[in-house]
Amino acid sequence: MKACTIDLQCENRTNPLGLDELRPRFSWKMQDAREGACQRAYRIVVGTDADGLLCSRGVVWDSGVVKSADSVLVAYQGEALKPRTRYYWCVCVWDKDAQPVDWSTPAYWETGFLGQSDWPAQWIALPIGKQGGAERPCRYLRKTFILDSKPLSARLYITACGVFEPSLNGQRIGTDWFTPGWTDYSKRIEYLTYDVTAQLQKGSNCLGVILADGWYCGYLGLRHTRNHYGQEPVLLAALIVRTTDGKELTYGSDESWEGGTGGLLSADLYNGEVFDARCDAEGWCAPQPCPLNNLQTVQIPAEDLAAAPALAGKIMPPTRVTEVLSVQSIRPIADGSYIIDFGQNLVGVAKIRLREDNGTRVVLRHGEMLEQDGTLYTENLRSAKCEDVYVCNGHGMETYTPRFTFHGFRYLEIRGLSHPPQADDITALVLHTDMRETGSFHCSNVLVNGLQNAIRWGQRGNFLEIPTDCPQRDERLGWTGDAQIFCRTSTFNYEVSTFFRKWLGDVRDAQYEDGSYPDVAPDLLRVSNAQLQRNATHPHSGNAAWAEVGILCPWTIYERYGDTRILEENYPSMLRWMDYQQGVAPTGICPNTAYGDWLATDAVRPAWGPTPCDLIGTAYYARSARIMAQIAATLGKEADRKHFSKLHAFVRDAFVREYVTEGGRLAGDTQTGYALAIVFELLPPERIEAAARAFEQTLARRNDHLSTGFVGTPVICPALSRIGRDDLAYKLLLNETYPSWLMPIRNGATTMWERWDSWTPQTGFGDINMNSFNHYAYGAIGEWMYAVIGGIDSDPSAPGFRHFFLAPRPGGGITCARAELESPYGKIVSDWELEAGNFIWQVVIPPNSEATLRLPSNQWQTGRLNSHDLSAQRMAEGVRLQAGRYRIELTNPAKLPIARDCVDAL
Ligand code: RAM
Repeated sequence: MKACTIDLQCENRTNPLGLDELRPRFSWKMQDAREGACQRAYRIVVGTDADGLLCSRGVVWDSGVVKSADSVLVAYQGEALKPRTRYYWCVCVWDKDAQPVDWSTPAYWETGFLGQSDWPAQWIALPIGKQGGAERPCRYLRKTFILDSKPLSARLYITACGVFEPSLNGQRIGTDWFTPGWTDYSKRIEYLTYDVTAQLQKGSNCLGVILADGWYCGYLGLRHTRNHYGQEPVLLAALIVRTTDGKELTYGSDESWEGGTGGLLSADLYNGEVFDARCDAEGWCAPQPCPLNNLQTVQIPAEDLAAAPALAGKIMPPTRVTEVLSVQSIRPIADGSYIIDFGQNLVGVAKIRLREDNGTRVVLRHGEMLEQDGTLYTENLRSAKCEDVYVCNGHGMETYTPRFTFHGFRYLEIRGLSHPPQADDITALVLHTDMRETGSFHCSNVLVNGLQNAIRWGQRGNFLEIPTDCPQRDERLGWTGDAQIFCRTSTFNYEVSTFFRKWLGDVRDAQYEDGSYPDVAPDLLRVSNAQLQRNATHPHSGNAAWAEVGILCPWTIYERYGDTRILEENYPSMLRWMDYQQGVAPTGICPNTAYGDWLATDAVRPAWGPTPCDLIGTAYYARSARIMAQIAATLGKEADRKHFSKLHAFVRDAFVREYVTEGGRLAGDTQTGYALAIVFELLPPERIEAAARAFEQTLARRNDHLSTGFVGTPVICPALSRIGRDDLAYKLLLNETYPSWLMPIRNGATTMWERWDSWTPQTGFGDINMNSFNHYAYGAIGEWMYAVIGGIDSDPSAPGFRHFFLAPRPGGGITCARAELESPYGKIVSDWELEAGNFIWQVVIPPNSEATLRLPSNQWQTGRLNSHDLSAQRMAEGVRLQAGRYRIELTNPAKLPIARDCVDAL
């Protein structure tokens, strides 16, 4: 096959609209199956005319031939970009023989308002049911207008404080849900851009928008309150039409819009929806007299919303339906309701089709688990009602899909039907941020595959606009610790660079005046405390392992995606945090902070566990200082690098002085303490051995079971691997008794649970005050599974997988594993099996990247790489390989005795 350039991306997205990036970055991949395929040079051309790119027509930037292997996030350097303009771009690369590969097919992006605040539109509101009780109807807003001809092109720029669903001439625009998403609306609001050319017609048109409370003024947070950001939802929309005779017509939201109510009597993220089909104003979005109830003209809200917050084009994919699940079973319950099982704990809504009499009220309730008697378990939802109600109009077959709510559920309870539901009439729509799936992991152990599935679903359900702790109860907040802990694993499963880039903006927006990073972002806890005029019981910022998200998360994204801008963008905020840390910990020892090793099983207090909180804080402080030194080096800030290197040494010394005995024992003597000290490399070399032995004892004392919480869990297996005890790491991974990863899987879990004892066969359900069955934190074991079992790991010194490691270390009786990762350079594969004592390994290294192979152990005597013999030296040292497909075979002809980790493998 001829080499070519594929997968052209602008700011990590394919042909995005409404980008507000002044210097957007381009990425592409080479498709070149030859061994050693790489890029010697590139040339990018950008212009306003797709056909003119190669003949200098409309060209705004021609990079010229650049002798460089760069193909990931190469920044635009042409003339200033114009707002609301489409730019095409294409790239030509020179291959390993310095031969040009054909020009790529052009890709494009469109600029948004580029930070201009003068939108040709005004914020509008419809003051209906503003006060009201629990039920507050959705607003249906519309504007009719006449076009003399079909337009050349048309774009809708739209956002809201609240959530909206737009339509044109009765047809929904796009497939996005919960737009514009959640930010701190007083600081930054994202907007969406839609190409609506095809939906407009000559003559009368109607643009309609349904507006609901969403995160802006719906119920939110831990105290069952609402209106955190405002009293009522508001809309801002500008439809800009280009006519064939070169005119630009604008229809912005203003007083000429009208609005009213329809079937959606209420819609709330926590509580669910009420839809009364009898009140539905069919055809409300058609260019005809408006059938809406309570019809009135809109109002311009008194506060000038448009002036305050920055409007920014949405940089990550919106939430969409990514999968539709069908019913696995339906069971009648004695009280006349039915329980439907989708076989998978998911986040989304149920879609139902039904035929009932006018006025029949059908209630859908959602739960993650069942009680022993087979009824729905809802206690763990706390105050979130998670209930959708549909009132039939009796006009034959009716279909209902909620629009402005989401639930975390595996089971659906239907109540109110006159006859048993049919499986064909019900589906579950899976909703989350529409990130590209990039990784997969399988191995010979079915339960471990179940765990990987649970981790993946945990990520899907909780990566919904922001990284949430859980998707079902009255919480669903962007807890920074959870995201910090899970971030590395998440990069294996999905493309999350834009997701985190956006959310780190929320983290920065929420940073406290003193420089401390918040517990949650957007910082709803601060907003609701202020609203209730309450002082928090503890500060909701600066807490160890939560606050460090501001340093560690950008670093992970940089390491995995080669995105240097994310470091630049966050650097000033990181410096403020480090200043804060230096202020509160002048001796290097961090004060006690809130969460400790959250939900550790060895807890003496309810949630903290016996690992001293200040030990955790100090370990994280040292870690941050070290990463800061690396970030400063990456950004070429030499003075800062020196400063943070010194700080790192200072904090590490303090850590050792305070928490590590001469004999290598750590304060608290907990698994988490040892694991942190080992993985964060805090121990002096001469004490590592003794600490390792003490660490092993903490496991032995628990019959080789873990006792870690949120902080210790992500590092426990990596720490054991570091001290040469892969065998113990495998033991922990494969334990099927409490506490372990596989106990829930063995008992039917399809997502990660919040607690090791969220449910156990012996004790039943755990503490209902906080018991989620979809909480990704403990899924942080995923990165170890990909890296150690699967064998794929990144190299921070060559970010974005430009160079990476292929280094599986079989164990635990697992006889084969396959890990795949779509990296910024293309697909990486590591696929091995143990066959009659031989290790057979196939790997794929994508074009323009390189990998170092580290062989699983030194127990094999002979090795072959494709058709060549591997020398003993190469086998011992590792093999650096260029792009290509390779087969490695390691054999032991003489069958000599073999060492421990290998025995496990066989
Ligand atoms: C709980 C959340 C979250 C955790 C905090 C400390 O409320 O669910 O997972 O980070 O507490």
